[in-house]
Amino acid sequence: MLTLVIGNKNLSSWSLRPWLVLQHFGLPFEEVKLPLDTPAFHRDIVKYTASRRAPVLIDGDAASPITIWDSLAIAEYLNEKVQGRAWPSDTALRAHARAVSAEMHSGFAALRTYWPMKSTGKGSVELPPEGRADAARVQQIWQECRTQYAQRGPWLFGEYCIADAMYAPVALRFRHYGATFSSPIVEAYQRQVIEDSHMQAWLADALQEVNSNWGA
Ligand SMILES: N[C@@H](CCC(=O)N[C@@H](CS)C(=O)NCC(=O)O)C(=O)O
Repeated sequence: MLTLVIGNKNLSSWSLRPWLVLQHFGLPFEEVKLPLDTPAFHRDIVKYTASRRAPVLIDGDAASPITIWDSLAIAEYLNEKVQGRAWPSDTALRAHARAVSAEMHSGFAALRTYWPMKSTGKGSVELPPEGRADAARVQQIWQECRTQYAQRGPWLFGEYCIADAMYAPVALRFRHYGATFSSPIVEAYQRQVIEDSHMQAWLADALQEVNSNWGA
């Protein structure tokens, strides 16, 4: 049995990524949601991981669980569960997809700082130059992938893969803060990420969280 420990659906960009991988590859799982930035979070997260951060994936029963923390490590573990289908099958595409995913995982600090993910509502925060450079680099990646691999399917590398999940929170940041798009191709990809049925389910839960003041 798989259990994914996540933070608030309105706020937790790192949680959204493996959650989308689980959904897109049809892996059944239980969700445990902890309210970020609360005493309850700090009390409960240590039951799952000494890293004290969400997301965490637990595979197996309480007697002999495998615990994986960190979004990208979880995505890699899930990729093994689906016999490698969560990355492109072609070697060159797989290397490219891993590179852009690693770039997301280790970079874009300014964009993440100034435009933290909010699944709901609208905000207005002007990005400093380094944040604008991050947003432009994301759009460059989307443009290149959607141009290069368009004939393979509608996602970054044709079929849905971990790279799409890694960039999904950025689509929400762009929506919340009203980003301008470098091209219709980039804008269409952003819209598609948000219109995805699994993303819509996440957004509905996020709205409910906010409306019920959950975790406040
Ligand atoms: N590199 C980690 C980052 C995880 C992370 O920073 N998670 C945030 C929530 S989105 C968290 O747990 N924050 C709680 C805290 O710092 O107290 C990953 O990829 O999973």
